[in-house]
Amino acid sequence: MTLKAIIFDIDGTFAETEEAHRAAFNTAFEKWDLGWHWDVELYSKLLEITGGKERLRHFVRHYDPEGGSHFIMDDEMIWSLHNRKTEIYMDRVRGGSVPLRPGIALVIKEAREKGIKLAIATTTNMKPLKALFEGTLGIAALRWFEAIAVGDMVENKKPAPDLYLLTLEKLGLRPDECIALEDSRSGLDAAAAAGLETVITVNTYTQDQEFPGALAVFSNLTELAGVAQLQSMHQNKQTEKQT
Ligand code: XBP
Ligand code: MG
Repeated sequence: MTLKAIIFDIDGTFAETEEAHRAAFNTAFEKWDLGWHWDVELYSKLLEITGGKERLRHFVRHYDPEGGSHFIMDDEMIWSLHNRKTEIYMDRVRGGSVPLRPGIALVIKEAREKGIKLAIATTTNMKPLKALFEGTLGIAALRWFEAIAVGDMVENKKPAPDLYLLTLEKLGLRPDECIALEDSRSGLDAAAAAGLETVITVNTYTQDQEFPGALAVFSNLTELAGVAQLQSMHQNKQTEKQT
């Protein structure tokens, strides 16, 4: 089975964006005078909930941020606080403060040369995705990606398979014709639930996670011998499954 498409996760895989997301959440909390602060340790736990709005809702419900003062933040407030956070995040990444992770640009270049399709399956949304492209490859590069599925297009975010299933549908390909690039356990579980094989590149937030069933786990994509290695790992796995 030939490799026909590579599906990229964005946050943590394409670029180390999570510190920029965390900083933007904290600045939004300050602007709203909430007295909340998400440090690295807390954010590591909160990252188990994918999607910024879902993460905020989870925090409000389960971390009792107002110390039991009966403070209620309804969905409308969560949306508007998250919008504020997103604007702050976009201003920062648009300026180029978050570069692509090592090896990503080469994988994209080689895939295009080989005629392998590119796609994106991300829990974040279109506006922050565009801002990240503006600050990295340039907005025109978004057109290289034949299928893009973002958080608000689906009912259930990762680790549910919805984003990957939508990406496959948009590509018009079967899961055994594609490979996913992810950085987290929730991303791996989402891809696996959609029937995809996954290569992991860990980062500071995910380095201690376990990745059962992943095709390979790398520190970053410079450890990969180019797209040729993705093609051979994919080929070997498909052969193994058939025998
Ligand atoms: C990334 C996320 C996102 C970002 C924040 O998960 O969970 O929520 O942390 O983005 P993945 P938004 O890399 O698995 O897609 O605030 O725009 O949701
Ligand atoms: Mg990720």
